[in-house]
Amino acid sequence: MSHKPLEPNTKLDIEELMQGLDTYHPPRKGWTWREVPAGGIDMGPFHFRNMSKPLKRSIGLPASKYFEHIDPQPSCVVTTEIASGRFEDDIRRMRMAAWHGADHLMVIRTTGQSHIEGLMEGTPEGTGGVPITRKQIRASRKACDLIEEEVGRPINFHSYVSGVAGPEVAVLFAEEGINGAHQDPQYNVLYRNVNMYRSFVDAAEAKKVMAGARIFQIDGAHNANATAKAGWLVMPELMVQHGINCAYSVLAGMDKQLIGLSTVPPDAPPAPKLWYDLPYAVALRDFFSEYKMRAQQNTRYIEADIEEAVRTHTIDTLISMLTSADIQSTITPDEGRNVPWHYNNIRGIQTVKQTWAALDGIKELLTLNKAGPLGEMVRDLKERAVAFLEEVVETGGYFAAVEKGFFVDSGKYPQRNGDGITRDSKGGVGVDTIVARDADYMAPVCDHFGNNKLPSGIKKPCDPIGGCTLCKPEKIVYLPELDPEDNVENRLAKTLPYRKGGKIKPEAEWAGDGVVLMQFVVTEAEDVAREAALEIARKMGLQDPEVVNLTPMHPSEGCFVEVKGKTSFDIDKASLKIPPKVEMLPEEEIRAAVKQLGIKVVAGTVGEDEHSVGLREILDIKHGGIEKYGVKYKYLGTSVPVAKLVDAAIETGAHAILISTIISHSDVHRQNMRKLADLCKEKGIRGKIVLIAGGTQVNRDMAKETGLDATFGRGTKGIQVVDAIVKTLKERKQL
Ligand code: Z97
Repeated sequence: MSHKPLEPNTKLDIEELMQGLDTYHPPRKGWTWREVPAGGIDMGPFHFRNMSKPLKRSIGLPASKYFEHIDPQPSCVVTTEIASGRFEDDIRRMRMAAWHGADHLMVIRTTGQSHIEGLMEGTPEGTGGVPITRKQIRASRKACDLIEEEVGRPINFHSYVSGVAGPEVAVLFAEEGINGAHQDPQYNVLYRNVNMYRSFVDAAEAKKVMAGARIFQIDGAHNANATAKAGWLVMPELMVQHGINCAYSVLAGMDKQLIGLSTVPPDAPPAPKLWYDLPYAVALRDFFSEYKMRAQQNTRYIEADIEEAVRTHTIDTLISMLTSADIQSTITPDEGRNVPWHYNNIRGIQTVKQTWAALDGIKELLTLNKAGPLGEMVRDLKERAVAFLEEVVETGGYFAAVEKGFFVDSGKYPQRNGDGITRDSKGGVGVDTIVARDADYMAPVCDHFGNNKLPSGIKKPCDPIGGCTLCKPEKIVYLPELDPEDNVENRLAKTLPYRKGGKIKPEAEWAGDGVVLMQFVVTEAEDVAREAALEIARKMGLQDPEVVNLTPMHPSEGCFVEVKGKTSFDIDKASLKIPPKVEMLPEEEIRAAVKQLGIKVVAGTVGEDEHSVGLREILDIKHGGIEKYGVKYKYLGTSVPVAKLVDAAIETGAHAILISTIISHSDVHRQNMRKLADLCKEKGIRGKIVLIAGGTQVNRDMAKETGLDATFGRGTKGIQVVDAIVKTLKERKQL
């Protein structure tokens, strides 16, 4: 299907995206890995050993500007979870995430969908995630198709094949080109109390359908880790859970290369993380070497503090790199904050990118010492896992073991604390709903698990009906919105002013929600600080303030507080005065020009001004002043008369005079600036010399009114000053 490519400088047009959804079918199906050149990859000044092909368009790490703007991409697929409850807002975040390097976009389902028997239609708003419906995934996949073209790398779109509608969801996903999905019957049993027999029967069908569409599967073992009272002790059980799902998936027809173990480090600092997480990671990779590893941060330990999440994530990524990870998933502290701050998705992606680039090729430099305690711990874990599985078999198999509470017990196997999850094989959601197939059962569909008595001579199971929806997408029945109120069209109409109508509001969760996060210190103990922070936020005009993070700095001296709240006003885009953008010359051109002319300047603070800090920042190499770019300077000190500066410039043959003027009392700063220009005219050097002034009360517009060549305010860097000198000299053909 032909479509207009996305324009980097133009927002996603969501209304346009919604057009023609009824006949939209994704051009590509199935999971994709990144392309990793075997001989490594050269980027800018560096050679990388284990990186994937760079993106066509992307935003690099903050420091990339120092390295020719390179944006090295890890060899693993990078996941981020985006699910605000409104898919129409999420697709914009997906675009942002893709530009930063995510190629696995995961959509969390809305609470309770696991227990809905059948598919949902329309696009209702979700809580705790997005309702997964055909329209929602079709629109999202369509957005991903456009975004992947824009960034130049396939995007894997991911959701969940779980709950009592598992097989139906699998068919939906296969039809709509979903690329990855969580599927693990044990998840349904343990965490959603779906009947165990029903869950495993459904799983066989669902897995077979997923296999046909080459959907990558992630299991649910990590949930034990996040649920158990002592997550770091359930490692043997986790390996058994992985084993059960892997074996069952292969039996259902899945390719091992599309089966991923959802591995989560069992603990987090202040625990001595490496002593638990590393042996576990090594043991897993020993046992499951034919399968793929999806590494993810442990949600269990994530508080509302972004810094903490980033630190733990960095160490997790180090462990992934010391072992292996095919997919590195990111987690954000948004669970703790209760708001999907989509910029935290980007921070998670940056953490992986930054760690991966920094530690590129680590295995060529370091090897794990398996001869010492690591080897012993790995062996110990494996032995415990095997013994656990043996006991499951002796007990009568998986179902019997679940009935006896074997799983998610907080004891370190073989110890049991009796706090595991128990489920009744004759209970749970969907109990007694399994119907035995008749001997002549016939299903004219492809990718159907188990006995299917097809008429003889049939080449493809769906031939008798002229093709099934997996083979002939045009047969898919597409339903538009069912709910006249709760639908995407209504929601889009409400947010239109903030997307296309020239109104601006901050955004965290949904378009135009006005949500902001404030950070500040309150010099009071915790209880007082919390209430004071809320009151401060109210006084600042924020509605519904909520403390989302509080870190004591000291029991009595104060706390760092983060408060979320809503702004109630709109900004009119048309009313904003946008200063013209100053395009800087390339740094190499600046340096070459400085060298060619041997540019030198004289500088000083003028009048009665003793404030020299700002000027020294502009001059000295230490903070990136003009010296760094080869400019020689003569600093005349503070409170220098303007005439003295002009005389010094003539004497030394300087190309420019830089004055700094902070004091603005009685407009003295303007007077000194004018005086500089007038004096240079008087002495006949104005046409040859570049005159520049700077100071906290100075702005760019003052150059014209005072007769100088350039004026700079707060936050100016040395390179901007050199840029102005070189540009002026070029304009005058002195260069
Ligand atoms: C992750 N951050 O990336 P429901 N099946 C399995 C699951 O693990 C899950 C569901 C289904 C996490 C994602 C946790 N996983 C969230 C094996 C959920 C979801 O619609 O919430 O019942 O199913 O793994």
